Amino acid sequence: MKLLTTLLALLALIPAHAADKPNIIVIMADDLGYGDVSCYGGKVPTPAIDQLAREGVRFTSGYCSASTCTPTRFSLLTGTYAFRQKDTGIAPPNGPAIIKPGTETLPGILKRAGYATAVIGKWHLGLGDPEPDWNGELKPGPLDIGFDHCLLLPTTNDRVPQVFVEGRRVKNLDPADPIWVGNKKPSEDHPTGITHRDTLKMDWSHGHNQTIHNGISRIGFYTGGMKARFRDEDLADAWVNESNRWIEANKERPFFLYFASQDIHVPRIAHERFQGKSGHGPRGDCIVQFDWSVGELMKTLDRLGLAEKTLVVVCSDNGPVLDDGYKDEAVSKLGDHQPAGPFRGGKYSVWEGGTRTPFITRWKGTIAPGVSDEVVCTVDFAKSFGALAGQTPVANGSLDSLDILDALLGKPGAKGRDHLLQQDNGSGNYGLRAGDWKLVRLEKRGKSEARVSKDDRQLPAAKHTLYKLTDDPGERTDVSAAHPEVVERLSAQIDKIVKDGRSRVAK
Ligand code: NG6
Ligand code: CA
Repeated sequence: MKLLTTLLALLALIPAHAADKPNIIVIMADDLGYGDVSCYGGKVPTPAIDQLAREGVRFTSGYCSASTCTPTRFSLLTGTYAFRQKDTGIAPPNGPAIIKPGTETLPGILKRAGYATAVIGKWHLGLGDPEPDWNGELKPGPLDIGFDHCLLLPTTNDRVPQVFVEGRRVKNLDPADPIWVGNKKPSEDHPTGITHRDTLKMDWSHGHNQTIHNGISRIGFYTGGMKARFRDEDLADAWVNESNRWIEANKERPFFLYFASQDIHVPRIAHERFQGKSGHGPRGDCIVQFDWSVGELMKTLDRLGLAEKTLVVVCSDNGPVLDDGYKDEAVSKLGDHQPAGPFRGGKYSVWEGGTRTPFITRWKGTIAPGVSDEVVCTVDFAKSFGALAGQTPVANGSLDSLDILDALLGKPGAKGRDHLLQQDNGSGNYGLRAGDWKLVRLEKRGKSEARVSKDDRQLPAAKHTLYKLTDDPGERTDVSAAHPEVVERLSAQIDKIVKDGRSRVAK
């Protein structure tokens, strides 16, 4: 009887209409390029993702909002372009929480609609204030901005520390062996990728030569927390197992799962069972592993009878990169695989390759299978999925998130975005896609211009260059001289979007 009363009390907390809402799973890959999966022309077979594409909508103009991780994830969760807030570039190991409690967020919006909400996988949006307390409460964090469960890789797999965060604590931390994280060598004899280079199982090529864990040197220094440390090889299994457990536990409620795999970010260390399986070295093996993860989640939905009640999205946080700091044969074993597909640039750039990525939606029985050329972006999830759940973001939140739900569901005639502002890690460079036009504004040169192919070394001298994507998807022929009025119009549009502080009209 007591159990029944508790159950009824719990049910009463869920709004009555919540039961009809579909579950939402956003599966975000890390550094996966447009051409990295086989249904987009990739040479590494990705059967699970291809099946999803056959059963749903495969977008040819699906974007993330930035060409590095932190700003894309910031805008995915807040619905606001990252350049609007300071310090939203690649977060360092001891970076504070950059989404402040009280900010309107996608999980917060869905929670209002009665959803159970979880993030499982890579976070990389900082923890704590003014910095993470690795041995205490990691607050604020996901639980303070709308998630009710989390199992996290706190920053990136190449940044220290290699531990899981569950809820607000480092998982399996032995208080007798506290974690210390810092920017300086903790002692003269602390082994690093420089002093102990010959012991490494994967050598570094640039950066990544500080504390060694699991035979791989990383960005940053740390000591302690030995029992809490993970093996890189086990990450994919950890995310999948935890997701399966959480989905099963929440199957009676509408749920939102943000599944954020670290695949295929460096160091690319797949589980032993995937090593050597792609023929394209560790980078390809991690694509195989990511595809396996997607397949496992889909099996869980099938087993629980949830495939027709669940909208699934597969996307990526930025475009591809080959050598991102480790000697892992990404270049030598590339063969004729084209990580960015037909597009120019990749991770760190504002060329199409930086933000145009694989993007698939599937909702069995609701979404009619097909291919869509509509422009859709991860920044739109807050408003669009909010609409799906019967919620509207607050007027002063989710400032760039548009309701393009019908386009995301592949409805015939439904329009996606008419423009999208693409950013890099926050250097001030932008790309504006507007219809078939693309204006590239390069304010700053240097790191943000990283390249995937040799051609990308030839950067335009002019601040603004213009491309007609229908004729020239690879952004090779600058047509600005022939269309000065378009350059002027689009340049003014970039300025306005930045200056206005929002691009969503408040309703
Ligand atoms: C860069 C790292 C790169 C990667 C990136 C973040 C060096 C030399 N390069 O600074 O390896 O970690 O940051 O990637 O350290 S992201 O996908 O999380 O944005
Ligand atoms: Ca990334």
